[in-house]
Amino acid sequence: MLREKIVEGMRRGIVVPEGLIAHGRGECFDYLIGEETRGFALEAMRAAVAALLLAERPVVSVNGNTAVLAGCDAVRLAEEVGGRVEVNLFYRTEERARRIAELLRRECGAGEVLGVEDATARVPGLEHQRGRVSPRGILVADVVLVALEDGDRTEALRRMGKRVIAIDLNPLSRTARAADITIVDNVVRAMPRMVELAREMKRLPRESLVEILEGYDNRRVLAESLEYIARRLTELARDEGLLVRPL
Ligand code: PTJ
Repeated sequence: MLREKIVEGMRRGIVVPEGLIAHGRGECFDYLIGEETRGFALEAMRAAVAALLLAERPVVSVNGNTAVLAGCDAVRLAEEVGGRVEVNLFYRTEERARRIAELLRRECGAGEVLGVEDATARVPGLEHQRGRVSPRGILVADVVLVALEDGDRTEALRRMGKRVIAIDLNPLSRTARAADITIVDNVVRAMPRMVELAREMKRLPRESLVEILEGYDNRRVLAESLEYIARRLTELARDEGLLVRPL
């Protein structure tokens, strides 16, 4: 079903061909974690929601793949945390940016979607089209949530002093390593779960949110995701009788 959505998204001019390749890579890593949200992802989501709720100007960034897979949940999440939604594309064309904004407005009931006509500001260090952002959105955001993001752009946002939250199934990707908080999970599971968490965590006092955020360690969480994959593969190999001796 997800593949169909991505392919259909390409036919509608929302997903780029490279998005199909990215999706295949994601599927592979999703098999490795057993296609379920694991503890390390949930811990990262809680820290991410705390960061979004504590932020002054949070932005949820939406690209082609995210729009078709979890666009409506991205809109809901931005609403829950009092943030903005911005279309931000790696392979940017004005037509595609418009189509994505239209999808978010018509199919997801989004109010204002940034990053289309107003993408007049630039992220320093990125080539022209790739660096275009809204001066009312990502440019001035203190916390930015990105999903299926490219490593250069994540690093550039960090250099601008932003707290970056990434949803990325590959714990070894440059984005996963550069982000402040990395959610190693499928965007189709992570985004709706974060909407639920935001609804619950909104009731927490500010000090509890600060505590959650300060107690979070991304290096440890990434290490746990890799350990989990390694353990799972070893167990699977054992079950299949493939391992004649322990590693
Ligand atoms: O719409 P655009 O122009 O912004 O382009 C979007 C893509 C995804 C093509 C672009 O950002 C890109 O090329 O990304 P990368 O560098 O291929 O990185 C995508 C990352 O997302 C990879 O690490 C994948 O493993 C991961 N990924 C793929 N599918 C999912 C995913 N992570 C979470 N959920 C998924 N469904």
